[in-house]
Formats: sequence, structure tokens, C-alpha cells
Amino acid sequence: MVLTFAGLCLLIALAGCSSSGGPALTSPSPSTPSSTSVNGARIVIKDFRFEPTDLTAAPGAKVSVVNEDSAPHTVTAEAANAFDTSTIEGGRTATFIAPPTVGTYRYLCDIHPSMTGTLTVR
Ligand SMILES: [Cu+2]
Repeated sequence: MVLTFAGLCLLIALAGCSSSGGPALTSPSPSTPSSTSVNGARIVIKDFRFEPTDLTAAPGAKVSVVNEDSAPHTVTAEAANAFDTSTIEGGRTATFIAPPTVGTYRYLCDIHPSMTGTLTVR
């Protein structure tokens, strides 16, 4: 009887010891809030205009370009090689990848240079 009681005490002591000496709970790493608002960035071309004319996208984000005109258009960065959809035929959709570097990029339609817009990467 005394032995059993002592054994129980030992068990409790061991359990208490092992629980306090166990590996520290690692708190889950805080997940960086992804800016979902800029995901799925989209430019619509309609009536020879870019909509919106000022678009914000995350670095390296995929930007889709919907050409709702019947005429072909492009989204071509003024800065060489920043981005370029090449020709998007009327009614087609194309995508490009936003530059990895934060900044403001002006672009135009290669076919109709009076069509301009701005892509802000941040
Ligand atoms: Cu155009």
C-alpha cells in the first residue's frame, strides 16, 4: 500500500517534470499577410483606352489584359523589356508578369501610341 502510494507520487513527479522540461511549444510562424487585393490584377482595354489607366500590382504579379475591342492592342512598357504582352487580338486575353522591382512604369499600346497607362509596382 505504501509502495503503491509512493509509486504514484513518483509517477506524478515524473509527469510534472517531463511536461515542464519538454520541448518548448513553437508558436506558429506569423504568416505574412499576402496582399490579395493586388492578386488577379487586370487591365481591360475598351474603346482604345486602358481601364484602369493606373493599375497597382505586386512585384512579379501576374497581370491579365482583356482586349474587349475588335482592334488588336498591346500593353508595352516604355522602359525597355519591363513587360510587353505583344499583340493581343480583339476579344483575346493576354497576361504579363509585373516587374520584380518596385516603381512606376508607364506603358502604351505599341499599335496606338496615344493609348497610355501606368503600372505601379509595390
Ligand atoms: Cu492599341
